[in-house]
Amino acid sequence: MPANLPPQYFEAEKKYRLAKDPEEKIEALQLMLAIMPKHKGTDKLHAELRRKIARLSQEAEKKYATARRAGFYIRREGAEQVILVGPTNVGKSQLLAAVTEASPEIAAYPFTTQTLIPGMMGFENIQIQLVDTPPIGHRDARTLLANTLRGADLIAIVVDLSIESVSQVENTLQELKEARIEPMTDNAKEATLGSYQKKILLIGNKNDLESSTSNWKRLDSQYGTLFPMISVSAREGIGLEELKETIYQALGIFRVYTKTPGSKAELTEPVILKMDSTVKDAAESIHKDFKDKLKYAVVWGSGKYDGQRVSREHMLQDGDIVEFHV
Ligand SMILES: Nc1nc2c(ncn2[C@@H]2O[C@H](COP(=O)(O)OP(=O)(O)O)[C@@H](O)[C@H]2O)c(=O)[nH]1
Ligand SMILES: [Mg+2]
Repeated sequence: MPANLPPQYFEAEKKYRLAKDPEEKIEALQLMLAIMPKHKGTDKLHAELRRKIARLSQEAEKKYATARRAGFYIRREGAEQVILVGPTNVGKSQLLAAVTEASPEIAAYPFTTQTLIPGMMGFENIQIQLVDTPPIGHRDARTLLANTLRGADLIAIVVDLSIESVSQVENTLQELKEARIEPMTDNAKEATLGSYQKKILLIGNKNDLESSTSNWKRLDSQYGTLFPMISVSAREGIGLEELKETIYQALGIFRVYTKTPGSKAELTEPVILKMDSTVKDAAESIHKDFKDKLKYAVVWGSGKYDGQRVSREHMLQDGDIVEFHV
């Protein structure tokens, strides 16, 4: 056992020992992992915790399958994963149905969605996975929701604009906080030990209804400087194209296209990169070892002129075409 583990680690370990079901155990193990300093001395322990989590995940999955609670784990598909979260009845399921091929149950009574339901949203030439979730405050679904949210690339908080909306956001942020998730904002501060920082998008739904305008205004004055926001009507199909664009922007990603010397770029198959990525990052995203072999690249788009030779550190931009030279 490495000697320099912080006291919080042992608290989490105690939680692990006292945990009654696989979900609680996974929760405690993830906390231990997050708290543990990462260096050579902790490599073994790190691997051991990961193995335990994998084994418990299988156990949990089996348990849920038996209980016919499908959808405990959502396989990641597409470029990025966006989780829709919020109170009951705000239109999360309607929204998923409106922008993806999925057909979740939509109903005027609360607590219809009991599991995670994924759908693929096409935006231009990429596919983004959206996941519909049980409403916050749903006791049985808490751990399920917390684990899902921690894996998200973007958390989209959905609220109902036809009723007072600020408290809906507050309640959802509180739920996130209990799952140890902190909003990642522009005035970035250090993440609290053992917490997860996530990008947040606010979606105000039902903007076809009365009083949605005044609720939207209040929401905007409260959160407009903190989070990207968009107002839509999932049912009436208002603002859905802007929503796709807003999600793409909020994800903080961009697309480049690669080509080999002497051939044309495949413009239907973008490489998805995080903001501020370089030629080296693009190479690495294609193959882990490729970046070491890379000598330079030729770029169409962000260079001073098309076909310019650039270094490995060159910052790429949306739509660039990159030709790697090794
Ligand atoms: N007027 C209006 N009603 C909506 C809209 N979106 C959803 N609804 C209604 O709100 C209710 C709850 O929708 P649902 O998607 O099941 O909410 P969820 O609990 O958040 O998944 C249903 O009766 C929907 O028809 C919208 O944009 N406008
Ligand atoms: Mg629902």
